[in-house]
Amino acid sequence: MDPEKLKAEVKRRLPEGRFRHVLRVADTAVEMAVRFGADPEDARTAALLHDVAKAMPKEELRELVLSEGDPAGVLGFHHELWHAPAGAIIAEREFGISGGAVLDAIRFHTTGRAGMGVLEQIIYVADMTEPGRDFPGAEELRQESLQSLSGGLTACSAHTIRYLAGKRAQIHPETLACYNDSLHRKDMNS
Ligand code: DGI
Ligand code: FE
Ligand code: FE
Repeated sequence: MDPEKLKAEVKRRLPEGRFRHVLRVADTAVEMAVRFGADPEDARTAALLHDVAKAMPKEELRELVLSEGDPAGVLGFHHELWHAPAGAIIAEREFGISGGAVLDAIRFHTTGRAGMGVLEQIIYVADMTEPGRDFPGAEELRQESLQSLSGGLTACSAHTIRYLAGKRAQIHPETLACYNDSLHRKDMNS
């Protein structure tokens, strides 16, 4: 789909502040794609759609995730996690996205997972490091992500795990798997 049409359709579905976050993730993801060797147009498409389900009611999200059998097992965890697989379903069904890598990047942008492809890693990291992110430590995550994609992935997943453990929230197993796997990637120098 033409990026301007895609933007207009996403804008319609999101509050203004969330839409602006999506545009910043898209700019960040395109820059990262150029730097780390992914397709910039795929990066833009995945970024524009990554939070497309963010404003949907919880019950609609649950129904969507259930319609595909909840393979990643997010429904037993906090509902913040549901918009990611639901977004991938909407991208496929309503936006006609068929590239598996783009859909996976949307599907796993919140938890991450082991064995993420380059595009998945870019969307995961760009989501946490776009210039509007101002939580404590965001600048360090930005710096690490400029230097290496696997380093950025480690830093971002470690940050999320510390943040969740700090507020005694449950941590999805794929979030932990993403962190562990990112260290392995560094060992392999990739
Ligand atoms: O949708 P965004 O706000 O742009 O960002 P996101 O999709 O990465 O994350 C949404 C929230 O999900 C964020 O506050 C952190 C939280 N989160 C990420 N991994 C886990 C998690 N929450 C729980 N409970 N468990 C996780 O493993
Ligand atoms: Fe999200
Ligand atoms: Fe986001």
